[in-house]
Amino acid sequence: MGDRIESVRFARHAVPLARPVSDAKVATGRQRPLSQLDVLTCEIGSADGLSGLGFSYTTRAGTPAQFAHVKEVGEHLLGQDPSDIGKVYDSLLWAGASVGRSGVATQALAAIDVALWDLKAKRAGLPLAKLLGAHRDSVRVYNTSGGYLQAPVEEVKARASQSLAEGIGGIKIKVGQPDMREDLRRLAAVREHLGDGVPLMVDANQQWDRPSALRFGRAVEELGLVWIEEPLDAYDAEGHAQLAAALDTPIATGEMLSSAADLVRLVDLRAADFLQPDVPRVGGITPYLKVAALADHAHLQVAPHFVMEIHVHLAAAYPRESWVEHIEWLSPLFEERLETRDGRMTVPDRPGLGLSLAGRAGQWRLDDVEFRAGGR
Ligand code: SMN
Ligand code: MG
Repeated sequence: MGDRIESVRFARHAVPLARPVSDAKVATGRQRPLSQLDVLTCEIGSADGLSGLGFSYTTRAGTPAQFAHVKEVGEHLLGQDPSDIGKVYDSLLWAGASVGRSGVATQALAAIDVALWDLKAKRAGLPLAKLLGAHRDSVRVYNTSGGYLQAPVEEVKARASQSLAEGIGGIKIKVGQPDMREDLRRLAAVREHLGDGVPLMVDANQQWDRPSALRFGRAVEELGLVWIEEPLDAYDAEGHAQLAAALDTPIATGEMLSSAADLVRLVDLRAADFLQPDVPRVGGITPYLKVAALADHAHLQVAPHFVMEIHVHLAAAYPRESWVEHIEWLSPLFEERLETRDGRMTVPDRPGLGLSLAGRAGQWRLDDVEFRAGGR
């Protein structure tokens, strides 16, 4: 009655962005503008004729290392039952135990884990959200891609209006520039443009120290922001907890953390009002679900970071309604488009994630490798 994994194919891609973007890490000189996303895809085929599609991503560096890792451990998948996701995941952790249970190693496993969940939901004939148990069939959605720092404020305003016209409900803009007055000017201009009714978030991408974050938070308390994201270094859990206690405006963080253990620390310290796990970065849906269960137990909100293609399902399956992030950068890889209407993103009703790789993905493929039962 069990199924068997018969084939696994990994490929890495470099997907260009329509326009390069800069966040506060660029404004402070720590990084270059982001011009492409690097994506590791995983396609699993089973003896029952089912297939699963998963992926992981990095910005600027990391996907070649992920690809090297799955090239080494990937053959351990062959012959295993794809329904036994936790067992399969453990076997891959043990196969790569020397490089640990966080960071690049588990981000590589994320592509596999997502493919296994996709396959399992397809076997059940259910969208992933339904397999997990959905609380709603659409989720509030906000746009980020129009609010980056390279864009003059007039462009940010125009892109925000365009997002709202496309049925997106909230707007996030980047802050965290060396001159905080510039952030405050842009934020005031966008708030005035949108009016008080539109949910608005800001994201500092870790570029403030504790006093600056507190100063900014106090200065914007009256603006009614949905949250202030990554005000501090991603690993400064105590600092985030102090800030969350000091401000009325909610604090959001968690996107950079690459293990469930690191995110659970934020939960334990009540360091964020909105926790922002990212499935590819945290090592897959399996560790994400551990974090979500503990966050729910602690009565926190979960607003997953980026990757709306996966997260729309997980946000629908979380008890407390939060937000999913609209960034269209991965869309060219897939055939299907996600629907937004009345400020919400609809959970696809197709089985699994409801995604298939587009033929055009081939043009961005840099490398691939395949494992098959009985040899290549
Ligand atoms: C971000 C980082 C990496 C990929 C997409 C988006 C950004 C955000 O920090 O939070 O929107
Ligand atoms: Mg962010």
